Amino acid sequence: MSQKSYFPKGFLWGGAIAANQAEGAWNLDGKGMSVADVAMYKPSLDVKDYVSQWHVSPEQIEEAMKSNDTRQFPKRRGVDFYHRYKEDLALFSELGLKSLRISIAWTRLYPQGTETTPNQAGIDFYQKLFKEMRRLKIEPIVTLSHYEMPLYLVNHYDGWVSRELVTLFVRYAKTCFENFGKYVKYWLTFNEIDSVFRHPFTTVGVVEEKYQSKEEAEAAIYQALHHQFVASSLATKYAHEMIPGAQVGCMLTRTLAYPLTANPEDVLLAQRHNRDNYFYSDVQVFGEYPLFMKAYLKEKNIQIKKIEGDDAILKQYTVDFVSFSYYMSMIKSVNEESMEKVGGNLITSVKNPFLATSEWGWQVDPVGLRIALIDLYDRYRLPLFVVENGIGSFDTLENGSIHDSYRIDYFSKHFEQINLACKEGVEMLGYTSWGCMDIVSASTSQMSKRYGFIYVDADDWGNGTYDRFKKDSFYWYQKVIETNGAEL
Ligand code: BGP
Repeated sequence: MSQKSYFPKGFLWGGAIAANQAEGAWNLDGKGMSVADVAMYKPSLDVKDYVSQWHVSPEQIEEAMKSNDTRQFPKRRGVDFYHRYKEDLALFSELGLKSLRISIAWTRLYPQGTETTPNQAGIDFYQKLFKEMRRLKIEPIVTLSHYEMPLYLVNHYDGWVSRELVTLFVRYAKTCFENFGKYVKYWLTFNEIDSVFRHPFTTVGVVEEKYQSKEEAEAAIYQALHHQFVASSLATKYAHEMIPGAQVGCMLTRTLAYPLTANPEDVLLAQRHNRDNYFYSDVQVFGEYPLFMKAYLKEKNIQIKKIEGDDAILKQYTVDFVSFSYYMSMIKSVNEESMEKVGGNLITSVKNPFLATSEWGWQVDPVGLRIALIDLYDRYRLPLFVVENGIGSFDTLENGSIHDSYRIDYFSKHFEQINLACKEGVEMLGYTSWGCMDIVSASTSQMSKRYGFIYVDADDWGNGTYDRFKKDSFYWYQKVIETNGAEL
């Protein structure tokens, strides 16, 4: 299908992966164990229970630390991007990617997180990676923390609840800016910073069982989140000081919610949900806690411990753009307890009768992406970057081909809506599809939940050649990029 393209010139069409889901080499060349190396593949888990998959118990941490197994811990093997990155970058270049979003594994540079000098082998790897991306004219979009903090900091510091984490993270961030700043201009601080309550272990290193009550755990997570806000602002400060022209973005899971009916109570619920989602980007864009959140914390008697200067840091070092992930939309209703639910990106929602769902139950809503873009742009008046979007599906490799017309359909409909948002004056930097090649799923640790334009021959247990194959959607996306969104 052809359309008049309203995508800006220089639009950064790209793809996204994350170290813990792609690299593998979990314990090679000095890398330390991260929270991702604890994630287990649980084949017996039903799709609707995947949200619980993220919960990690102290026993599970113990078990993972004693094991060198990679079969049951898929994020330890990823898709071997650590060794195959040149081959993969060549494929991304053939695909025509203008940008590639990756994350840096904190534990490749600081294995435990507490070292005072970085692991040189880690620096060497990422320098080779960025040099190759530059040679291929692929713009790096780099996430500093993508669910892969050092496990040592969980076990010895209670994760981000400890103020020390601010110092340790800033040391790590400055090492990245010093060693990779000549290749990298676009930086994201914390992936989906709003997901700290959905899976506190992988985001802020909080093990809920360690707290006497849900209230105590909630207070600990808000304290940890505050430390991440401060660390994010300081990383923004140093990026600007150390890298001329650096652009730093926050990164939000846009969990767009609609009211089920015109009942004002439903509308209020949806408004509350959307506002709670914006809280995280509000702090990083406006540099302060919104009044509704201050009111909530007061009502719950949650006292966030700050040190002198925290508020000034938040206020002074705000982000340059807003990046976000978008997969689906949700429904809120006063009667939702009794209603049919669907799965979602680590959250569940009342089923929307107007929307189809993916095989993992995620509601597919292309128009929702346009609504999200317009709302975010109206709220922040900053350039936007969609850094995750895509559909996880069971793909079939037959004689070297994968006929994924469903993925072409998904992207075509979403690009049509982005184009209309651009036409309506939303300012955009770019778009990186999630999982431009098949990688290990974040929530389920499956390989079979495939997002890529490139198929990787590996199954959920890690069996396979790990050879790469171009799906039909590879050739389709190539055309979209060539025509800057005119040919969908
Ligand atoms: C987001 C994560 C990504 C990615 C995506 C898809 O929450 O930022 O890491 O994995 O979800 O989710 P999944 O891989 O669970 O299908």
